[in-house]
Amino acid sequence: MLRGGLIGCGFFAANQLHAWRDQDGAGIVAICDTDPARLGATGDAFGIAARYTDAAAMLAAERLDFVDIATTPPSHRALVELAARHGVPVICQKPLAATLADAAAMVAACDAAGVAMMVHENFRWQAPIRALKAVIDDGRIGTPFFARFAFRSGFDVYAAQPYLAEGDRFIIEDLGIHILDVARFVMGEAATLTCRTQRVNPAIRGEDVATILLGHASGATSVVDCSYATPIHDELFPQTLIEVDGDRGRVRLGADYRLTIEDRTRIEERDASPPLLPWAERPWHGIQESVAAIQHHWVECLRAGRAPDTSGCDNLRTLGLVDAAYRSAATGRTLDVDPR
Ligand code: NAD
Ligand code: 89Y
Repeated sequence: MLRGGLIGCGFFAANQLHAWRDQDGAGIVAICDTDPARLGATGDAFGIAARYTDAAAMLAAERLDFVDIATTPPSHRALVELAARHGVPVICQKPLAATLADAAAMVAACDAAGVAMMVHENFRWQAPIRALKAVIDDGRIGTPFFARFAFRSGFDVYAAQPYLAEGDRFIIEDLGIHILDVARFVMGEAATLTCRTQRVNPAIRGEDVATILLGHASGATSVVDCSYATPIHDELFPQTLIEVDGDRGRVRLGADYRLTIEDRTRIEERDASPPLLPWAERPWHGIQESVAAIQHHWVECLRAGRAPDTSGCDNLRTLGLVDAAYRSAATGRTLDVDPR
C-alpha cells in the first residue's frame, strides 16, 4: 500500500480523507496541522494516530510514499519544497501559488529532486465534464469553434472558507482557475486572453465576477464567465454549465447535469449526473467524486511512473491564464499567452 501523509486538516481536507479511505492500494497514515484542535478532531474522525503539528517533523519521522498538501496557498511553496528535499512525491491543492514565479520554483524543485508532482486540479475530473469531453473526442460535433464555460452562483462560499472574502484576489484565483483549466481540457491551449472583473459584493475585498475571452491556438474562441454575486432562485452551485459548438453539431452540459448532443438531424439528451458517493453531501457531491477520481489517477500514475494529467508543469499553463487574467483586467488589454 502507498503510504500518504496529509498536511492541512481544514475544510476541504475532509473530502480528501474520505476519498483516500476508499482508494485501493493507497491511504493516509499520518496527518499534520499547525492547529492542534483541528489535528485532533481530524485524527479522531478518521482514526489516524500519527499526528504532527510540524510537517518537517512528519516527513522526518514517517516513511511516506507521497504527501497530500491541503493547506491554503501561502504555505504551499515551503511545503512542496520540503517534500522535494525529502524525495517524496507530492500533491498540492490549487492554486499552486500566488505568483507564477513561486509556482515555477516549486515545479523546478520537484524536477531537480526527481519527485512526481500533481496539482489537485479536480474540476476536469468531474464525471459530467468528462462525459462532455468524450462526446467531442468521439467526433460527434466535428471540430469545435466556440465554447462557453459558465459558473454563476450566489452560494455563500464565505461561510466555510472565510479567507475567500479577505484577499485582494478572489474569484479568478479561487474558482476561475478551475474553469480556465476545464477550458484548456476541453478546447486546448489558449493563445490570447482578455478579462474584465467586477466586485459586486461590498463586504469582500477581491473581485467576485470575472468575464474572460480566450482565443485558442486552434483558432476557436471560448468565453469563461464566473460570478459569486448572482442571486439565483434555483441555485446551481457548484455546477459548471458548458456549451460547445462544432462544425457538425453542438454539445451542452446544462442545469442539473443534462447533457444534450445535437447535429442537423437529431437531438439526444442524457443524464450526466455525478455519482453520489456514500460519504458525499449535495450539492458538493460532483466535486467530491472528482476528488476520488483525481486521487485514483495519482495512484495509477505513481505506480506506472507516469506524469499526472495535472502535473506541476501542466498546471503552470492554467496558472499562466490566471496571471494573464489579472493583468488583462488591470490594463484593459488583450494579452498573448504562451500556447505551448
Ligand atoms: P482551511 O483554512 O479550512 O484549512 C487549511 C488548514 O491548513 C488549516 O487547518 C490550517 O491550520 C492548516 N495549515 C496552514 N498552514 C499549515 C502548515 N504550514 N502546516 C500544517 N498545516 C497548516 O482551508 P480550505 O478551505 O480547506 O482550503 C485548503 C486548500 O484547498 C486551498 O488551497 C483551497 O483553494 C483548496 N480548495 C480546493 C477545492 C477544490 O475543489 N479543489 C475546494 C475548496 C478548497
Ligand atoms: O475554493 C473553491 C474551489 O476550489 O471550489 C469551489 C470553492 O470551494 C469555492 O469557490
